[in-house]
Amino acid sequence: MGTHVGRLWACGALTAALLASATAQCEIQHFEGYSNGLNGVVMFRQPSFSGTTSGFLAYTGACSSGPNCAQISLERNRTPLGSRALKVVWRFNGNPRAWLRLTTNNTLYYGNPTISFQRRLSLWLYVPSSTPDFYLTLGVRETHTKAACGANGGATGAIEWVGATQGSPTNPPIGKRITEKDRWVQVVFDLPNEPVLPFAGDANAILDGRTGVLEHLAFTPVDPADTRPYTVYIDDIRVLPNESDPVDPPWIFGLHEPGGEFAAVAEGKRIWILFTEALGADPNNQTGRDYRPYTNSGHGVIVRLNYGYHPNGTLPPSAQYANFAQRVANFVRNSHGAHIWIIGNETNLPVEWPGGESGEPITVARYVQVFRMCRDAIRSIPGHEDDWVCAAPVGTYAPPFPQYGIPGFLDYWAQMLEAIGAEQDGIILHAYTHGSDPNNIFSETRMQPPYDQVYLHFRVYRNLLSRVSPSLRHLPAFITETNQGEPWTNTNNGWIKNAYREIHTWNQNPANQAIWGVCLYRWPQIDPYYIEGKWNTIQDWREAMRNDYRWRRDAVGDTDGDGCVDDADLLGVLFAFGQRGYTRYDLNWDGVIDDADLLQVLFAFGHGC
Ligand SMILES: [Ca+2]
Ligand SMILES: [Ca+2]
Ligand SMILES: [Ca+2]
Ligand SMILES: [Ca+2]
Repeated sequence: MGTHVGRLWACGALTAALLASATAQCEIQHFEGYSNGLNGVVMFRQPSFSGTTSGFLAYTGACSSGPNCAQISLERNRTPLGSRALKVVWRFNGNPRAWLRLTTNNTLYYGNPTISFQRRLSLWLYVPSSTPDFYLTLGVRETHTKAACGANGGATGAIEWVGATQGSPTNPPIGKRITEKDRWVQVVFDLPNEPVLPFAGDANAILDGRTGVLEHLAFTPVDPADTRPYTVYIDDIRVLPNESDPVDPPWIFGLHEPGGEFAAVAEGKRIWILFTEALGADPNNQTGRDYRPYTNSGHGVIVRLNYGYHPNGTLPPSAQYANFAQRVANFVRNSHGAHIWIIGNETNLPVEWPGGESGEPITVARYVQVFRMCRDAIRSIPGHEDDWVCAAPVGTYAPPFPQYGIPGFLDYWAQMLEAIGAEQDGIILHAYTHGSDPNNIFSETRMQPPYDQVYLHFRVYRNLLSRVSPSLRHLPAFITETNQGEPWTNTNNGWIKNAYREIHTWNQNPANQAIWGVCLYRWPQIDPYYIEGKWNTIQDWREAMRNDYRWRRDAVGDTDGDGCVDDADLLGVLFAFGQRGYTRYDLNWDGVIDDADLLQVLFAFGHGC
């Protein structure tokens, strides 16, 4: 490791030594970031894959030679700023009971995607006029999964048909009739209110459980005798939010710990605030915390749950993991206004272990064990079933500690995320520069060998995100700590403006994992890295916040998250008109729904539809 790296790692140690409702909605797939022509590997298998319906197809050979494709295509796209969709091509053989089971079964990327049975599923289709009319039905598998929205929810359980009014295991499902051609059309399945018919396994015409997976799309010909080829483009598959789901602030600005919100409010913005809590592991301790003063003011709350701070450990000794998970559950149950939780901090660093370097190392295996216990405990609490529980950020730049079984930071991170798999809800990371030069934000400089693939400065966030499994790329990411690697110099030199511009630029590419927030480390005068009172630094931050940097890529004006600004959004704002509070209808996020929000809808009307 270079000397810079050693220095920053020492800073991390110093930091620790001095420290004494989310949403089951998500964007599942937009097909961005995959190579043109990839066939049968992104969410859907090629049409002939399912033996249930391959006998109804006129052609089951290679996609390159005939109509049997589910491939990434540049011919159509609906995603804002995107360029591709999934092009599905097949041909029926004239069998009067023909239908196509286009399945997600164990597909390489985004197979078996988890959906909520309590929300709507939206997808967009582009059907060329050469394609005959068809009916569309959802095949939903009841896997009772604990996976995050969109993540792999498994492949066992009964399959129900959603949206079909006729159909049986021996007769094709008659779902929503799709007749519009040569334009993108949205199809919404309102799962709690659609007709349900049994298809396979122990199906009973009832959606059992809260979650399951989108097992297939069923395409049934309106006229089975019409054997012309079918081409359908699919894009932007989403689980839409319910009215009562939490709404988070729209911008990417943030602070580590509260106190500086006034500077954001002065610029007409609200921010993400990272709170860090020391809970101990007393299973009888029922205390919690009320974060509503922050959320009621429009801020977003992210809570990092720790056992304690150095030398006690961010997590307790493994013998106390069960007690810690109980304490975590007690804290969450008795807290208000928070739905995003992080379990522990920088667990690859000896300074964060119980007893420090001479204590018990937090190996990847130990971390995964305690994380699962905590996530299960949190999401078992009524009202917290959809909370986001996120793995700890790693101590960025840290070397391996082979004597303790701890790999280097990127490997620790990748192994941890991989081992946890689908049952995590967001990605948390830390990124810094080595020095206050504002150009360090964009620097391409790498570390010295053998770490010469690793960015020395802020763009280390790209190294970290590149190690996130492709099947977790749709989850929200947050940079919950960033600074200059040394105390803020109290200069308005553009470092902060550059940092937010860098992340905004990153977010403009829909192939990149969206970064929802960047928290400056830190506000209060607890350690040498504080910002409070450093007015030139604060001015840099204020000037950054004059930009409308939002984490969503959809047009402002889309209140219901379906990617299109239309009558539903207009009606939503009109019905909420005059109300106070930060809700999905408060499009400029100032705490009141009024003309300004209405104008946002009107100006963007039709966008994305
Ligand atoms: Ca797309
Ligand atoms: Ca059922
Ligand atoms: Ca909308
Ligand atoms: Ca407003």
